[in-house]
Amino acid sequence: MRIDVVTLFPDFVKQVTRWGITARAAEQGLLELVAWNPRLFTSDRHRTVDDRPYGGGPGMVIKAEPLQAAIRTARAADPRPVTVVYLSPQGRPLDQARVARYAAGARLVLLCGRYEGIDERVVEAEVDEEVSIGDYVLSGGELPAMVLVDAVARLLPGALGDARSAREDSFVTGLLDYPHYTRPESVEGRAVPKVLVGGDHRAIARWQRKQALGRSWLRRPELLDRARLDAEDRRLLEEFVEEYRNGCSDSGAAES
Ligand code: 9D3
Repeated sequence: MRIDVVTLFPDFVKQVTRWGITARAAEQGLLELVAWNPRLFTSDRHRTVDDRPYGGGPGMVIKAEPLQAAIRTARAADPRPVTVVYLSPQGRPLDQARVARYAAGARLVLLCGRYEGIDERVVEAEVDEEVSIGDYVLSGGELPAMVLVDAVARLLPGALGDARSAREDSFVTGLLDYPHYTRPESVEGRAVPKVLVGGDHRAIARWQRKQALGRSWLRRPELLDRARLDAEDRRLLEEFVEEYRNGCSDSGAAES
């Protein structure tokens, strides 16, 4: 997959391929990341990329022409069909379904805004989808673009050591993950839940499912509304809720 990023901070965005799964994907040739700086597509003496907003108001707006020139150059650099995504606080929320759709394609162009945003005519003329990574305020689209690159890269066939990891992910299963433990069996007096060291694989699977359901109920109840629960799931969740109300369970105690 090839991802082109149009950004005033190309060196920053390219860092995403220096470490971890995204680095390995790039080394293996699964992912090619190319950054384009709209400043290099200006023609005035001062290389101006921003200007004051029509209608007044605070801050500056990124000018249409250098952005459009950069986007068009990125498009033309590869003949395969491309989706142009503008990372913006006004976008539709990024979710795993959208990430999977991007990973199934051959190309993306990611457009990063700075300051108050970009000239809307660029959105009209060039952008296919406007996407946000959540309801909090960042200072630009670069980190969101890197988030998107990371999420897409780990879905590229061969990028993960174990394909099971991608399939069993929370948001693929539609529930939050269950808690994980590794050695030693006791950490400052805190024991690993007994069932996990007992070797009864059916009991372990039931415990993990119950924890996933219980945490989702505690922290993300809207996930349960959408999840399709069978009779066994409903029984496990009822058990969890009952134990929670009796104060037996402290799963999810952090922050609640
Ligand atoms: C005053 C109104 N603000 C819009 C909500 C101004 C504004 C805030 C933040 C304008 C640009 C930005 C920069 N943010 C992004 O470019 C951005 C973003 C984000 O801030 N949060 C979550 N997802 C994204 S995607 C791009």
